[in-house]
Amino acid sequence: MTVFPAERLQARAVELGFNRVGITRATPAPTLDAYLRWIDAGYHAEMGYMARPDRIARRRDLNVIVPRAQSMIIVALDYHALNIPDDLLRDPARGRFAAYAWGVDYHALMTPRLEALAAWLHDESRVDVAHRVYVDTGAVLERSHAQQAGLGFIGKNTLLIHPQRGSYFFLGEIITDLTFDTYDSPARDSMCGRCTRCLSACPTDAFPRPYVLDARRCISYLTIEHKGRIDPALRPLMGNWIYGCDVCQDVCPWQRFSVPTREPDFYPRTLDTVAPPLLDVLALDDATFKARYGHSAIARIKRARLVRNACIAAGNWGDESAIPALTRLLTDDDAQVRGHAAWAVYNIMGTDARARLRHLRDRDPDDGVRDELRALLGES
Ligand code: B12
Ligand code: SF4
Ligand code: SF4
Repeated sequence: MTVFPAERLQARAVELGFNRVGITRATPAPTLDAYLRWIDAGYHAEMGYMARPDRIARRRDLNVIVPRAQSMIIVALDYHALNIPDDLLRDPARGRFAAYAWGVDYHALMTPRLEALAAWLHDESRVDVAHRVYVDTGAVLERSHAQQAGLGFIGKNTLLIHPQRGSYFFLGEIITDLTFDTYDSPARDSMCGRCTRCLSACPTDAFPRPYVLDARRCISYLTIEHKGRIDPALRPLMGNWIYGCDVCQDVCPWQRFSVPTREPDFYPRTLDTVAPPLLDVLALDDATFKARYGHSAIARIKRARLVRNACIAAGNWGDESAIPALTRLLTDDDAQVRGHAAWAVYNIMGTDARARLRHLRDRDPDDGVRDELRALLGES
C-alpha cells in the first residue's frame, strides 16, 4: 500500500493558496449523533437535503462516497477582507451582506484548487488515487472533521474557530483512499470556557442551546436558503441584513486574531456586495442583478430573493424615501416580493397605507399575497 508523506502534501496545499491544511482518518465524525438529533428536532428547517436518507448514509460512512476511503485532507481558506467602518455597515439606509460573500464565489475558487491538489497527489504517488472533492456542498460534517484534523475547535456558535485566526475561513476537503505517513492530532473540543457572547448577541435568538443552531430562526438561513415567506415575527429582528449574518462571529473574542485574507479575489470590487444603499437594491431587475452579483455567491439566490430581503430591511429602516420604490414592487412579477413590499409599506406608513393595501387585496392574483395583505389589514 502506498503511504504518502504528509509534509509534502501540506506544502503543496499551501503553494496552491490554502492557509491551513490538516489530515485525518476517514472515519465518521464524532458529532454524528449530535447531527442526527439536530435533524430529529427539525432544526434544519426546509433544507430537505440535510435529512435525505442517502445523504445521512454518507455522513455515517465515508466509504459510500469513496470506496475504501482512508483519509480526509481538509483545507482552510481565510476570507475576511477589510475592516469597514461600523457606522456604514449598520446604516439602516443600507443593506448588509455577510463578509463571506463580499468577493468572488468561494466554491469557484476552491474547487479547482482542490482538484489540482488531488491531480498532483495522483501524479506524485504514481497510483490511481480514488478521491472526491467537496467545498461546502458535500454530505459530510465539515466542521467536525476539520476539528479532528486539528484545524480549530467548535464554538458555542457552532463555527469552527482557530485559536490564532478566529472563524472567518472556509473549509474544503478531499476524501481519498490514499494513506499518509502521519495524521494530525484533533484540536481541543471547545475553548469557549464560560463565554456566551454569541448566544446572547444573536438577533433572532437562534441558539436553543450552546453548540446547537435552529436554522428556522437564523438570519443566514432566512435570507439565503429560505425560499418563501419569512415569518413576520422575525422580520423586525433581521435589521439591515440582506444576505447572511455575521453577528455571532463578530462578537466572538477569538475574532481579534483574524488577519486580512491574502486572496485578492475575496476583496469587494465595490460597496455593492458589502453595504449598498437599499434604494439601489430595491430597484434591481434581473439584468442589473446579474451584472452586479453574477461573480459572487449572492448570484445563487437570484434577484427576487435579494429584493424580498431588501424589502424587510427597508421596512426596518422605516424611512418614507423608500415608499416610491416599495410601491413599484407592490406590482412586481414575483409574489414574495409583492408580499414583503406590502409589509414594508405598512411598517413605514402605518394606517395611512390601508387604502393602498385594500386595493391590492382585491386584485392580487396570489393567495399567499392576499393572505399577507389581509393579515396587515387586521382581517385574519
Ligand atoms: C447547513 C449549513 C448552514 C445552515 C445551518 C448552520 C448550522 N450551524 O448547522 C445555515 C444556512 C444556517 C448556515 C449558516 C452559516 N454558514 Co453554513 N453550512 C452549512 C453546511 C452546508 C452544513 C452544516 C451542518 O452539517 N449542520 C448541521 C449541524 C448539526 O452540524 P454542525 O454545523 O457541524 O454542528 C456541529 C456542532 O454543533 C457539534 N456539536 C453539537 N453539540 C456539541 C457540543 C459540544 C460540546 C461541541 C464541542 C460540539 C457540538 O456537532 C454538530 C455536528 O457536527 C456547512 C458545510 C458542510 N458540508 O459541513 C456550511 C458551513 C458550516 N457554513 C459556513 C458558513 C461560513 C456559514 C455562515 C457564517 C454564513 C453567513 N455569514 O451567513 C453562517 C453561520 C451560522 C452559524 N452560526 O453556524 C462554513 C463555516 C466555516 C467555519 N469556520 O465554521 C461551512 C463549513 C461551509 C464551508 N465549506 O466553509 N450554514
Ligand atoms: S448567523 Fe446571525 S442569526 Fe444566525 S445564529 Fe448567528 S447571529 Fe444568529
Ligand atoms: S462568542 Fe464566546 S461562546 Fe461564542 S463561540 Fe466565541 S468564545 Fe465561544
